Amino acid sequence: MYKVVTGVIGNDIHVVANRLIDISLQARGFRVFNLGVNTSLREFIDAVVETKADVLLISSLNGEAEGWCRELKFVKDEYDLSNVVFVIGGNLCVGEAKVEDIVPKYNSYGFDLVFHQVDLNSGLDRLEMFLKEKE
Ligand code: B12
Repeated sequence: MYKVVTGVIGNDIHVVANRLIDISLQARGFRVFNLGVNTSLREFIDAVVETKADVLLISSLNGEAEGWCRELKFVKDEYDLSNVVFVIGGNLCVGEAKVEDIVPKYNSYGFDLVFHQVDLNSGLDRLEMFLKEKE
């Protein structure tokens, strides 16, 4: 059973998606550690290390993830997280931006899968495929 740490990053209090993600992941057979809203990058990484999670799945709804996630690459270097799959989704910018610009930016921060305004079930299908290919 894959373990997933999830939550909403930064000073973001949009909670509805977080609840749906928790329920959907459980329904798909994942073991979920949900840190809820208002979670910092460091809190996510601590939880991943503590639970030995396979996946970190971050949401951003107010669009401010960019500022919070920039240092992910450096934080990843501090721990051995090479086997962890990093996923982010929701609204990944403030206002309008092109998905062709958003995805490479988050990839460069260290995310394997980036879902800007992508429907939850399609994103989770992609995650499951990614994990299967990795096995
Ligand atoms: C309800 C709401 C609020 C409520 C939140 C209550 C609560 N505690 O949850 C309140 C009124 C508090 C609020 C506040 C604000 N909000 Co608001 N809010 C909304 C609103 C109307 C609905 C959000 C919602 O619950 N949708 C239902 C859920 C199920 O859908 P969802 O959040 O989109 O999530 C889905 C997808 O995003 C996706 N998804 C999410 N995460 C992930 C992760 C992965 C991996 C994948 C694959 C998919 C995925 O799957 C989810 C399920 O389908 C949206 C507009 C809208 N119609 O979406 C604005 C919206 C999110 N809010 C917005 C803003 C700007 C704010 C404020 C900054 C406003 C302000 N000036 O104060 C504050 C921010 C507060 C904060 N600190 O975060 C903007 C964000 C714009 C942006 N990113 O550019 C939106 C889009 C409105 C808009 N069009 O401008 N908000």
